[in-house]
Amino acid sequence: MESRTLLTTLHWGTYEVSAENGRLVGVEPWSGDPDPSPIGKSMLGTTQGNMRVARPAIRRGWLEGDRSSPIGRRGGEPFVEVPWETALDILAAELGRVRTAHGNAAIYAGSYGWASAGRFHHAQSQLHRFLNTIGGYTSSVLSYSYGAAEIILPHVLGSTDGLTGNHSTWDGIEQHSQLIVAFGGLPWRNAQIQGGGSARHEASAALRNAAANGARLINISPVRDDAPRGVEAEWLPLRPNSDTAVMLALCHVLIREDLHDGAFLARYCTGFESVRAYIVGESDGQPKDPAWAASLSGVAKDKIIALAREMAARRTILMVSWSLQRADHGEQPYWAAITLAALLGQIGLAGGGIGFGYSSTNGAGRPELGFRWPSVPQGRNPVPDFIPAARVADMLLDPGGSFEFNGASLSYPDVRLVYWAGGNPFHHHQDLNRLVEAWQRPETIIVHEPFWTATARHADIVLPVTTPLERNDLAFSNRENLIVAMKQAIDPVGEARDDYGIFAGLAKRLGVHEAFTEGRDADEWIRLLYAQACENADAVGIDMPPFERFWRDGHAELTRKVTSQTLLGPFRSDPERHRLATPSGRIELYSSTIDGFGYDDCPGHAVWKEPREWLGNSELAGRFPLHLLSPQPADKLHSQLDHGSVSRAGKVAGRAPLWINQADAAARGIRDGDIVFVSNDRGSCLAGAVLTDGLIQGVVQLPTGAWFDPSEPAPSLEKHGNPNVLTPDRGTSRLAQSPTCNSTLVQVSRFDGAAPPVTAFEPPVILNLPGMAGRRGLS
Ligand SMILES: Nc1nc2c(c(=O)[nH]1)N[C@H]1C(S)=C(S)[C@@H](COP(=O)(O)OP(=O)(O)OC[C@H]3O[C@@H](n4cnc5c(=O)[nH]c(N)nc54)[C@H](O)[C@@H]3O)O[C@H]1N2
Ligand SMILES: Nc1nc2c(c(=O)[nH]1)N[C@H]1C(S)=C(S)[C@@H](COP(=O)(O)OP(=O)(O)OC[C@H]3O[C@@H](n4cnc5c(=O)[nH]c(N)nc54)[C@H](O)[C@@H]3O)O[C@H]1N2
Ligand SMILES: [Mo]
Repeated sequence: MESRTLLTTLHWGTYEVSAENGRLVGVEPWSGDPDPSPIGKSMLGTTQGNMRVARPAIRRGWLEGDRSSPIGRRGGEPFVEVPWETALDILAAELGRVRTAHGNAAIYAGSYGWASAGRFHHAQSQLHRFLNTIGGYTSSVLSYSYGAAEIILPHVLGSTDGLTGNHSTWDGIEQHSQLIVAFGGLPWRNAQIQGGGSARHEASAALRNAAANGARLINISPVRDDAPRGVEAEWLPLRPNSDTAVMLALCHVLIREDLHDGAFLARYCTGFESVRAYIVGESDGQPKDPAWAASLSGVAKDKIIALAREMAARRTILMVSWSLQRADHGEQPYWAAITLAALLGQIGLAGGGIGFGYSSTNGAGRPELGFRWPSVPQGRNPVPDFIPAARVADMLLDPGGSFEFNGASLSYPDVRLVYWAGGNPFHHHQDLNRLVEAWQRPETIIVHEPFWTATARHADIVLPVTTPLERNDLAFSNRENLIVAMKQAIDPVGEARDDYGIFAGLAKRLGVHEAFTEGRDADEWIRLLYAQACENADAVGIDMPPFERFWRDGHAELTRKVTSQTLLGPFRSDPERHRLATPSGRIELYSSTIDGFGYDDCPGHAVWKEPREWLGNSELAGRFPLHLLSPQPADKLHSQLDHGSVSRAGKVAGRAPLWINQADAAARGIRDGDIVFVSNDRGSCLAGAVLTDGLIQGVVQLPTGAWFDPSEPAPSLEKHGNPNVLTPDRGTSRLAQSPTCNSTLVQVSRFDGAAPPVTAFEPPVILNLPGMAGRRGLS
């Protein structure tokens, strides 16, 4: 019996995986991880389970139809399995047809989403590289994670430092912070994850150290459990989406009591006068004072006053979670938080200032390595068309329609073919019933997937891909100094191929094999990336072992170049030499650029804009009196491994858990463990009730990740608890056009009667019809 144990790295951690005779038999956390995540356990039982896509599969209606007018509806239809060669022939012909008839802009391959860790087998990079060799594709910009921030921060701070990287590091916070004010909290749950791979989970220990050194922590959130694990924190509950009002009122107190740092504002900022006039009420007659904020947020007026004074008196860092900007006008809490931090005048001081997404992942606050990891070169995309990622349904429903975005007027291309490799839009997108309709519009949808997810089920051509355990790769990730040889541990499942191999096969058929592969197989690419990494490391004086030694040992520890840094520290010490990349070179509390766009939904400085959907909207809240938050799931990464043991153990009555305040539950006759019906004008789903006093009244929490499981026909009751049948599909504002899932109102009631069974974890009907594949595309 052949058995082997290997170290490998996934987004949720580094594990020792054991295999016997090509099968996965064990997953244990790496001994070097001080705070490992249990999520990896879910790989057992799923990696080689019945939800794997075993062979290339084509939707029957698509196969039977004429190329430009497919028959039937996507989703819920049987698939026909075909041999790889047939599938690739059909797909190559279809790509050729669409390019010839409509041009490359008719191919949408934004393919937003996470896929798996591993530097080479990064699905989107492979897809983009492949399509660039045949003339390009309509692309997407921005993320669902922090799209609004990606647009507003460069206008205000000149870059996205402090959002995705270059945060003030934990050491300075541990040693110097006296007050940590966390808007959206610092949940341990989210710090399990690091894109590209986690090795050592350190966020909890850093927060514990800060507290042990005397820092006081305040969790400002509708949810008590957003406090970090094992650290005492004061809970300051507030109404969802009201943070901007509270931040402006804190500014109001600082200004009224002359506690703001005038010297900092004069030297490092521009536009204080405009925002001051707004805050004190000179420009619109409404002072943004604590009484005003209290009525919007539910945070007591005296609390706001006391907090402002404490912030001014102590070394204070504002930590703002990414969730705040996934809401209507999500640009505003970020701009308001920077305004507040600027008034406090501690930006650029160790332990003070601001940072975004501490504990949103394991990465923030950990030092950068000091050089850039190479990635698969994607070539050049000659197609200029793009959309902000979250506008995908708008694009499919409204070809030629116009929209505004960050100062530009753009229009949606006429997309005929959608190509997704890595990412699960039926997980990540909002208003899924609307997506189901939009998804019927293209002529062809192609998906590469390891598993029969909802996105695979809603495709025409599904190609089975390997998971990281079935291929060789490299784990290089931004804030880890452990690099891991992700060696193949088990045989590919079914007929799965890696994305690279699939694109190489298509490239051959389309006459671009050499351009796509450059004559290398996957292992040769891995060596090339490693060699490039060695060069980049060497340029800053960091040693990497030679490839052979690295591969033999299975991992290596690098010495970090940077060990400690403070966000905007250099700017603070010399604002002339380290000018920000904003028009003024300073922090823009007022932006003439944004003001010049003339957007009433995002004017020239931070403002309170009432969300379209929140508890303060009395008309809507009259019908849907509960604010639904849909946070990241504790027991998985998005939809990944929802069918695994760790995620399934957290289900209630087989559905996603919905946390509800005891009083709200009692008023509805809902008991712990009941199946509940969650609904609004956009859709409805079932979930399993969990009663708690850790949520304010009027708020419910339903984490993302339950595999979309509509009863037929859609739009209809979703059976499994996917919150995105309820969330709105509208942009934050014309500035960033980013997701607003956290601005959702619902009603919840007890579901009596026979609940339909969850069927998300049963594969679709697969037909084996000899001769079917010959009907299309082969001539
Ligand atoms: N309501 C609500 N919605 C949200 C959010 C929220 O807070 N609330 N959060 C949003 C955020 S921040 C994000 S980032 C998104 C996440 O949304 P996604 O990133 O789309 O979600 P994942 O489940 O990670 O999807 C990754 C898919 O890639 C597949 N995959 C894995 N490895 C490979 C591979 O090697 N090749 C290929 N071809 N496929 C592979 C996996 O099986 C999985 O189906 O969700 C967003 N949606
Ligand atoms: N376990 C696990 N960890 C993950 C992920 C995962 O899927 N699973 N996904 C990863 C990804 S891709 C991302 S982008 C990050 C996202 O990281 P975040 O955006 O920080 O995560 P969320 O869980 O959406 O939100 C954090 C908390 O914000 C609170 N919140 C929501 N709305 C408001 C509000 O209006 N005001 C205030 N004050 N608080 C509010 C909620 O109670 C929620 O628990 O997480 C990453 N980490
Ligand atoms: Mo994300």
